[in-house]
Amino acid sequence: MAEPTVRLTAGQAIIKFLQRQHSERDGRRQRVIPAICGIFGHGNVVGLAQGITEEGQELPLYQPKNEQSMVHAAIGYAKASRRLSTLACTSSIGPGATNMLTGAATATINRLPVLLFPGDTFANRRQGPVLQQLEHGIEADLTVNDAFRPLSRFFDRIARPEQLLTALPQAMRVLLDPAETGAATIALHQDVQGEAYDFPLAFFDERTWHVPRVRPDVDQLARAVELLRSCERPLVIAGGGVRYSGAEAELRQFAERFGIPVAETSAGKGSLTTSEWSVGGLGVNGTRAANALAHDADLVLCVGTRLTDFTTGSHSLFQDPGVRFVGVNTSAADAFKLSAEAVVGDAQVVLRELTAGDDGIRVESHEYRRQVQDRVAAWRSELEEDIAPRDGEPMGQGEVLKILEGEVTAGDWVVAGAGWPPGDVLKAWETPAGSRVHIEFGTSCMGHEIPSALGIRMQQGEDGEIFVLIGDGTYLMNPSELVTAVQESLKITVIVLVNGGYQSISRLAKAQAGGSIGNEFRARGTDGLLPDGDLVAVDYAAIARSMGLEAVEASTAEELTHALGEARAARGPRLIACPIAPHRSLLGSGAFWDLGVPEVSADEAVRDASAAHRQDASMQRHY
Ligand SMILES: Cc1ncc(C[n+]2csc(CCOP(=O)(O)OP(=O)(O)O)c2C)c(N)n1
Ligand SMILES: [Mg+2]
Repeated sequence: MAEPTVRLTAGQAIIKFLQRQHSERDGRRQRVIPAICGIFGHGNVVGLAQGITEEGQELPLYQPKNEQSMVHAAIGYAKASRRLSTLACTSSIGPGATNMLTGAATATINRLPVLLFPGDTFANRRQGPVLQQLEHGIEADLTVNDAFRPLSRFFDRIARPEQLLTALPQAMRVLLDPAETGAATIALHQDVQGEAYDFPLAFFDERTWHVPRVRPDVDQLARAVELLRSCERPLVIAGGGVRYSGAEAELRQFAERFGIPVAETSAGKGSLTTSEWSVGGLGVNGTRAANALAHDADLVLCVGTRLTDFTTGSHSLFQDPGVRFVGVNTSAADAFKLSAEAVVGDAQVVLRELTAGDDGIRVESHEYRRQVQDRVAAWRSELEEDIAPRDGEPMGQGEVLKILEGEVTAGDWVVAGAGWPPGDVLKAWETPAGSRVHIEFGTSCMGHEIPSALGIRMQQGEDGEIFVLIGDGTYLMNPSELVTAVQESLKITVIVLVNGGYQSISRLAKAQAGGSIGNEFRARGTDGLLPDGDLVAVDYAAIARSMGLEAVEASTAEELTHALGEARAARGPRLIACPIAPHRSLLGSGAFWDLGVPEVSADEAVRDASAAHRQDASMQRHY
């Protein structure tokens, strides 16, 4: 029996298909791809763009100003939807496509789904090299889009329209697979986008992808319970997986029932709020309370974390000689890290199972509780003292953070990505109940902040405020999506921390390499070698105004509080530029971070710093 078919171009079929895909978890259903972002060029304008025109009645088109930003927006969207939904992004071939590479890497490293359609060369090759084509001397079928392969969790190149019949469903599967998700890239030859095929009608039926909550193996779970039963100083590390799984309530029950402190990673920030068992961020950007507990812990339950060097203090944080790890993760590769007893499964399910038993896994220890409370109290007072305003100095970044914290309420988001902001938010931010944090620290990608906030806004609708904390350097790298914010009335409030340059890097250089070069925004100096002359003045608020935003400068606590109040009351996006003390960083976490330090130097200070670094590195656990 011949199947009924419909004749469509590849571009039209893609759009028609995307509009029919839904994801479902816990009975809640949503579109997998509710919108598409595009910047068009010869590589996609008559192909996929025509498909949008013809078939995209239910696929709104957004027009960010840089292809990389489109992907950041998709990442923000995915994070806000707990990985159940994301945006598609289409680019032309050549530079449009390669602009998306950084976004693809950011998505894949952060385990967040994005769907990318870079345009590609002609499959028929009748034209000679098309504009922007890379001609590789030996590998004739290679194009710039092959650079997506290592950065994607799924890659395909469509040379015949009917290949979409397998490529698109596979892309959906990967996007929604909790263990495999990341960038799904489908490169589209320029000619093939417009070529037609008789697609089976059934291909365009409504489809629901049921996102699994992977149940753990009973024996793996039993071994984890055994370890939890016998430990005395347990610690939970809550990673992004807690949030993707929506396991916040289960985490709270688990921690509070058994008296186990919870430290958070950057992606997991906000997993446990306003609880006496919350000890804040862990590791290099963490709190001293969390790091001291990690130092002494005999059992570490790692939930939904990739255990990056920032989280583990480059493997130096855990110093109890008998410390054991239990890794709860949907990805087996992550669950087994640190030679953990692995429990491969969904965070919500596993935490529920661990909490469920009548006799429980352990009885809360009063002594340990007091220890946790003491450490947290000591850390809070140290931090408060450190953040306090200093006479005659501009505001410190910590003060800005605390003023913002005072203004944030349930339903709001705070976004940070690069420079000092993500570290300071992890360290000092006491997530107000019901508010959310998005720290992108898988790549700490400068330029992620504003577009990802737009993606979060698109996902969240009109509820709550979205505050973006961004350094001046990062703002200069990619302010352009402010135009998109105005164009689409996407309300975000951008707080630019003005300190004259890449001060977080400058500090690293001074501490570890004897001095900082090329990190402040300075005119060329007298010897002509370095930009180390006078500071250049930049009007950050004026940049925003030129793009149609209301923007103000806030130099004092009162001005900032007022500006934040105005921003909340406003209808559209706003920007607040805050001049801050340029060289003032927050109190250190005490955790070690491994950097490649110079082994040889003419400078004694560098030799000393290197020796001290190597000494600290001796704390690393190698297995
Ligand atoms: C795209 C990109 N390029 C380079 C870096 C390395 N880097 C990390 S932070 C930083 C400086 C950020 O400066 P700014 O936004 O002003 O923040 P500050 O350091 O002053 O807090 C740089 C260059 C990065 N993370 N991302
Ligand atoms: Mg700066």
